[in-house]
Amino acid sequence: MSNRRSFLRKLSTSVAGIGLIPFISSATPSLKRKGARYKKGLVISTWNHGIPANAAAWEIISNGGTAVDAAEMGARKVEEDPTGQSVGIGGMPDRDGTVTLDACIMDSKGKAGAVAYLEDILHPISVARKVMDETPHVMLAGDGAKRFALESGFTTTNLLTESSRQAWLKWSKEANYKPVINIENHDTIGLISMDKNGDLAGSCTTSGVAFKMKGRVGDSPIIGAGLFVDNEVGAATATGMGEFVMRTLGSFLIVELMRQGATPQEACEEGIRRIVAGYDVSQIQVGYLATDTEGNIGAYAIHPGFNYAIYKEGKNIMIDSPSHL
Ligand code: SD4
Repeated sequence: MSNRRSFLRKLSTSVAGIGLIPFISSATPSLKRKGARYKKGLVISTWNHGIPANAAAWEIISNGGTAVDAAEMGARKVEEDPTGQSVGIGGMPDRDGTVTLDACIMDSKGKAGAVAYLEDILHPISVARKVMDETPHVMLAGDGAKRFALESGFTTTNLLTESSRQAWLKWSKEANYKPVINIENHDTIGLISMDKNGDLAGSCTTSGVAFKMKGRVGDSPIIGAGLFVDNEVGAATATGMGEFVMRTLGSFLIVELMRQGATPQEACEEGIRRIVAGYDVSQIQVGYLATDTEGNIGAYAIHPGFNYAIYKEGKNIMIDSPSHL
């Protein structure tokens, strides 16, 4: 009992300032949000490519499709665009010049699939979906993920475009290993969809940090870090320097705070505060995006510059996120 009391005291201290203490001190493991589910359909996703991603996802939802199909389709739209240098084909390679991709997907039933360090496959999000739907596992990595993709009918594609190769060649001249994601050089897509049944799903897909160490995997394919969906509560996704999202298990944290009564906005702000409180963030950008089951949306970043797209009530628009600094 005294352990529980001191746990609650610590938790209350860490969220002091955002008005959560009354919710948290009465928290029980079975807490669920009680508001009415939003059933008109909703898609939110990170960065400017969120507009085409949302449109692709909305096409599914408006035709009565499921949130998980929408989440996959939205992510595919960005993966197949060779002009984006942070996702799919055209993504920046690692420091050896190889493009390696990370992705994950979650559905409304709590199922999850992920691939990490996947090479030569155009749609890692669809491989992640197959891991979720057709294997007893959550994540496949590297050669195993590629072999599974090929055995599932995917074909190989050269993911290194000429402009990303040129950028890598330019970087290789100095090969200055500084894997920071600052205000300019990032654009992972994290997408959350809610269908007309009110069910939630999400996807997250990236080529990760430009010129990363061989084998480096970020937060984006890690369930609870780059993405988390709980159909009873809400969903959250992350973009930015994955190491900081992984160290704080940001998306899971945000969903759990919403479960305890935080609004999506309060929860995203607390997720960012956990990072800012523990680390030097002068060179580090992280942005969070979340919704609850009522269709309330929250977003917050460390630095200014993070934006996201919302498809709601027939409009697909960009919004600038507030930030800590
Ligand atoms: C990573 N979180 O690999 C990804 C990168 C990213 O916007 O989000 N860029 O760390």
